[in-house]
Amino acid sequence: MKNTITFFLLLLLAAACNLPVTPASSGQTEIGTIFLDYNQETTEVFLQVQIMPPESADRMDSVRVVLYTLPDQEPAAAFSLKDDGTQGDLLPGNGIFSILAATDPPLAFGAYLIESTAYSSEGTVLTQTTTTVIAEEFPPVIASVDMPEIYSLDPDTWTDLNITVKIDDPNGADDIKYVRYYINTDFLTVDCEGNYNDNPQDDNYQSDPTWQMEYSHTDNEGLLVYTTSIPMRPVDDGSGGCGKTGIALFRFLVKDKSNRQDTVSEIVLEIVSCGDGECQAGAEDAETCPEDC
Ligand SMILES: [Ca+2]
Ligand SMILES: [Ca+2]
Ligand SMILES: [Ca+2]
Repeated sequence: MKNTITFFLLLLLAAACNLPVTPASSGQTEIGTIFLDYNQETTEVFLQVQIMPPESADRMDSVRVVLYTLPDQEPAAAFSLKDDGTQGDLLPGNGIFSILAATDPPLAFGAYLIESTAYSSEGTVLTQTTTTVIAEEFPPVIASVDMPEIYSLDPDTWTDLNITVKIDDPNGADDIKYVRYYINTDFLTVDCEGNYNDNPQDDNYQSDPTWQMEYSHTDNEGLLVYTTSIPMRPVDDGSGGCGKTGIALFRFLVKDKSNRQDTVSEIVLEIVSCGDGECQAGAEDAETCPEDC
């Protein structure tokens, strides 16, 4: 049991993207979980084959894995796995045979049959097969950011700044780790008297783990739509606070599960206020701010 737990911890460490075969439970020596991960950047295959129970693994001379393309079942690559702590095997003698090796030529994307064969010193041969799909991993791209260019703070009521970001990643929303926003407030007022920071920095973007956008839906062009609403303090919040005005700079970052990312920066939001005596076109009109317009 302890080894099983260790194995699954190792699976997690290996950034698994392929489902293991659930091992059957019986007293006989058998092949349990087969795990394959393929890194398309390095063309490395990481393979693990579990011999069960682990005590019987030392009777195994060797474990060999052959990958066949599906559906035509042409052999694509073959590997000899070890349980001695070398060639990517994380723990020696634990019944998990492994190999980490570059494939040349690289594996084509598609479905594979994984045939695993274990040869014991007594001449026994165990075979187990499973299938997997090696899917191409695409980097996420920020396709668009939709937010106002100018925003008018309400005189006395909190309002919402709504932002929509569209992500292009053919691997789908399941592959997106997060879409996060950052704000540079250096060019906003620092107090309610309208004073500004005297040393603003162009790149002083701040974020917070909670500043994540929420997946909404996938649009009809296949883009992943993420949204957020940022509460905007009014000109006078009734308890001595005031919404800051000036220029806020926004940055958006998307990261997927293979840690590829895309960023857009310097999205400018001009924050103005209703009640500053100026009717800011595009943000205020006679209806939304009769005070200024
Ligand atoms: Ca091992
Ligand atoms: Ca992706
Ligand atoms: Ca105004």
